Amino acid sequence: MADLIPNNAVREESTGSPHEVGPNLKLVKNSQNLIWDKTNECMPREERRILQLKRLKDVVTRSYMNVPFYKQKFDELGITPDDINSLEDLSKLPFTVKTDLRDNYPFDLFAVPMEDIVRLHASSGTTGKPIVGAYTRNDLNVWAEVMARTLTAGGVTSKDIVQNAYGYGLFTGGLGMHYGAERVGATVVPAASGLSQRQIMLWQDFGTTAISCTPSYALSLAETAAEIGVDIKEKVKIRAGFFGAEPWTDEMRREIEEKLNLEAFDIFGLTEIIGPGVAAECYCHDGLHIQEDHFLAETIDPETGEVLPYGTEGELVFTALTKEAFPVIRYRTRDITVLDPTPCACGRTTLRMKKVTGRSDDMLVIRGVNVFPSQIESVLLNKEGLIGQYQIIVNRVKNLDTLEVQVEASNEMYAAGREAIEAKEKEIAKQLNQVLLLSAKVTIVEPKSIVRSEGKAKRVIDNRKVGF
Ligand code: DLL
Repeated sequence: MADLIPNNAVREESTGSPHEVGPNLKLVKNSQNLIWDKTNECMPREERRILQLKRLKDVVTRSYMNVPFYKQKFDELGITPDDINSLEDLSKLPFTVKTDLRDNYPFDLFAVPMEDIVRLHASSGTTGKPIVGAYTRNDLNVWAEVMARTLTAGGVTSKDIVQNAYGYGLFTGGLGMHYGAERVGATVVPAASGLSQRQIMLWQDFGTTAISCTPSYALSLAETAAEIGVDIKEKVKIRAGFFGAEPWTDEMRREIEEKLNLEAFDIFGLTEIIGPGVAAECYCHDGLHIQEDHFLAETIDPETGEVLPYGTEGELVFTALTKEAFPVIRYRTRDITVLDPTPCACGRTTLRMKKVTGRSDDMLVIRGVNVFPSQIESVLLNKEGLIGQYQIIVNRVKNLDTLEVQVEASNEMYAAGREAIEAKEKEIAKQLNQVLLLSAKVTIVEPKSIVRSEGKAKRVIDNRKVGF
């Protein structure tokens, strides 16, 4: 597996002057095609397909030989690794789903002996057992490489100070980002999530130039900065933020960019595949480049499992082509997106996935209508009188579903009095009705009454699930 780590990567230094520009000017655009690994990121697509097929055959063989779960699944379908002779043959392979991982908890899907595994992570599942990720030394190397690509795409170089406010620990965000930033040669501040005032103090004292955290925590930090009277534009010189681990809308991006005076990059990943580093935006902000030499992507119809053509919205499925410890074949992520194979202006040739705005299992069916939390968020953000904190509450009253959206008022709005608040509630309810085709009760609540998240935000409280 020695071919995994490129030794001929081209590293280009930023030529932009980072802090002289105002909010939302695309700073990284001035930095000339920052690409960490030109060989792999800009490889002609046909050439990459040859590499992918070689790696696919390899991972299928390793999984078949070393993981009883895969052997059994292949046997049931009457296939062997010899049946994989083209990338199209991928569709012959079985899917892997979250319950397969839970059923084989904690270690039964690993393909190497424990002595070759040097790290374990786990996902922050809310119910049941967590999903466990395992890494060999080589897997950790690949992870640092794909994270270096992620950060370089956002303009980070060895001159940057990266303050990492993802949670450290079992969650992959903290250490994943950490080793990627070190690989780039940046100065890493392992701040971890939480202690917001201290984060903001460090931004100023250390001269932090890039940050990473969940988008909801970024908004919460902006709020704290305003509360303690720190003028971001004057006192803070962060120019790029790497946000992911939860769905967030373009409205939220605009709000973060404006409040924190930085350029926001969407970064995507999941524990099952490696953690962060699976896909990330470049300065074009036109989809997230998938690190396709390591992660083979498909979209499928979530109902039928049928593979969809590029350009059609569907459920994202990944095959980890190079993972040694914990290979995953055709993993159904439940994330909904669209894949785009067209060339990007940045020069990368990799497939891009559109911003994930929701998961198929996040979809709420309310009185028979499909509702995604992202639809609600896009109505609520960037509204005068409101700050971007909200919660969606679903109840069942006398067999009828009810939808309530609670959203926090700004201090000014709250001080403006009952009449102004009611008018605002009506206005938002009307807009939600137009977007969702469903009536929702809107309640504007007191500033600071919705619990802030330091990691992934909990936006939906579905009380119907209790007792069902
Ligand atoms: O959230 C890994 C990560 C850490 C990604 C830091 C980005 C930054 P898990 O905890 O296993 O791993 O959760 C994975 O989170 O299937 C998506 O539903 C969601 N998710 C992750 N990134 C994004 C994103 C990490 N950029 C699950 N946009 C995934 C939307 C995202 N959803």
